[in-house]
Amino acid sequence: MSFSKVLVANRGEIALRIVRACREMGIGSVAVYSDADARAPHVREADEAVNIGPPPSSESYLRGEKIIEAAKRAGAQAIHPGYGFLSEREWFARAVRDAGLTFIGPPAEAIAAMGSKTAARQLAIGAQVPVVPGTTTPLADAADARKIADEFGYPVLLKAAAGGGGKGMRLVRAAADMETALDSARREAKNAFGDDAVYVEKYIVGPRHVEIQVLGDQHGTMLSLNERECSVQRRHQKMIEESPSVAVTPELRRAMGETAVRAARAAGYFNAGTCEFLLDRDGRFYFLEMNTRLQVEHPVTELVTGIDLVQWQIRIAAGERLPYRQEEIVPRGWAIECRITSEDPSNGFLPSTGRISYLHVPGGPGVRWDGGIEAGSEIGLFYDPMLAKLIVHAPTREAAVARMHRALLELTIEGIESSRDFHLRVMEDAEFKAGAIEIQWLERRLDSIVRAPAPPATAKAAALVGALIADRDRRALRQTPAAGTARVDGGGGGRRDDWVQVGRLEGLR
Ligand code: MV4
Repeated sequence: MSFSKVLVANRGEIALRIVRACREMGIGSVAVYSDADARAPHVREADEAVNIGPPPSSESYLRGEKIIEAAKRAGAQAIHPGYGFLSEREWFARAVRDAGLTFIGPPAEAIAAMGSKTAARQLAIGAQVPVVPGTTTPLADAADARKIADEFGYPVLLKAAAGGGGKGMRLVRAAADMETALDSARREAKNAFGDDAVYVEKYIVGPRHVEIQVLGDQHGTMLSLNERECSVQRRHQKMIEESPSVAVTPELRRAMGETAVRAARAAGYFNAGTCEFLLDRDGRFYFLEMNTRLQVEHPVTELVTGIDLVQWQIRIAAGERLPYRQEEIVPRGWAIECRITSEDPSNGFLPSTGRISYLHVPGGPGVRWDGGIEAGSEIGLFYDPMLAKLIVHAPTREAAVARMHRALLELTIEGIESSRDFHLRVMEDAEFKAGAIEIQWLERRLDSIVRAPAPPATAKAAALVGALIADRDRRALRQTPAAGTARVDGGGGGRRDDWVQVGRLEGLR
C-alpha cells in the first residue's frame, strides 16, 4: 500500500524537496501556497496547487484546518509537514489523523512526549539515556534553585521547561545572581511559551552540538543513521552542518546511536527524528532534546548513508518496513551543508529583501543544490531568510571543504545580499579546516571572518570597472578562477591586479 497523492504543507526548498520525492515515487503532489508564493518553484513543480491565504504564515502556512480541508478536497491521503510551521504541533498531527488522513511524521503522542523539555528529560532518564546533571521538575523559587545549584556547582543554566532553541535560557555564574536570572528567565519563558516553568542544569563548557538522525518504521525497527556535527551556529541558527563529525569515533558513534535509539523507542517513536546531544571535550555526551520532524540538515545524512530520508518518511507512513540492518549503516565519505540565506553578514546578518535578478547555481561532481528560489524570485520578510542549501559530498573532510569552496565560488546571487561570502570565508578558516569547532566557535570568530581584509581602494575601483565588463559577458562566460589569481572573496593574500577577474568574482554590487 502506498499513497497516490500527498499534500505538502510547506513552502520553499523543503516543499520542493518533498515534491521531488513524490515524483520519483510516482506519487502525485499537492502544493499549498500563500499569495506571496503564487509563482514559487514549489508551486510550479507540484502536480496541483491550492491557495491558502494571505502572505503572513498565521493566515496561510499555519492554518492547519484549511490545509486539511485542501487535502481532502484534492483527494490526497497524506500530509507531509516539512520542518517549521505545523511540523511539531501535536494538535495538527492529531487533526490530520482525525480527518482520516496520514501525517507523514511521528505519532502525535511522540511529539507531545518530547515537546516538554522536563518531560523529555524524565523520559530519557527512564531509558538510561545520559542527560546533563540537573532537575526534571520546575523550580519553586530562587532559594530552591540555589540549593540544587550548590549540589553540582556553578556555573548553571536556567532553562524554560516548555522551551527549546535557547529561549528563556540564563547562565548563572554565582549564587548571588540567581534571583535576577530566575526572574528574567521566567519572564522570557512566559512570553515565548505562555508557561513560566524553569528548571536548572549544570552548564557544560565548550561542547559541540552533535545530533543523531534516527529512522524507525511502524514494525519495531529503529535505526541510527549516524551523527551530524552542527556546532557552527549563530544565535541558535545553524549555518553549516556536516556528517560525520571529526569528534566522533566509531565507538562513540555506536554508543550515541544506541542511546538515541533508546530515547526514540521510549517515546513510542516512528518515522524520522533527531536526538540532540552536547558532546563535551572529554567525549562525554548528554541528551538535550529530540526534534520530532525532518530537519533542514537532513541532506548531509542522505549523502553519507545513501538513504533517501524523505522517500522513507513517506514509505514508513504508508506502513512499509525498513529493509536495512544497523550494521549496514556505515558513513561513506564526508558531506557538508551551507545554509544560503538572504542576510548580509557584513551588516550584522540583517535580512536583505528584493528581487533576485540573476542566479547561477553551482554544479559538477559531488554538488547538490536544494533550493526554493530562482531568478525573478521576490524575497520579502514574511518567511525565513533561508534561500537554499548547498551540499557537497567527497571522500574526505579535506576534499569536502575544498569542494564546498569551489562550489561557493561558482555560486552567483545578484539583486539581494546573501551569506555566500561568509560561507566562503569559513571554508578558508584555519580552525574550521582543522575541525576545531564548538558551539561558541562562530561567535568568537565572527568578527575576523566577516571583516576579512577589505580589498584596497584601487582594487575596489578596479573591481567596479571589472564588474561592468564582466556583467556584459557573464552569461556567455562562466569559469572558476585558476589557482593563483586574485581572490577577493577570502584570504587577503593573492594578486589584486587582475581586475577583470576581480570584477567577475565581485559582481555588480
Ligand atoms: C546547554 C549548553 C550548555 N550546558 N545546556 C542552547 C539551545 C538549547 N537547545 C540547548 N542549548 C544549550 N544548552 C547545558 N547544560 C549550551 C547550549 C547552547 C547551544 C547548544 C547547542 C547548539 C548551540 C548552542 C549555543 C549556545 C548554547
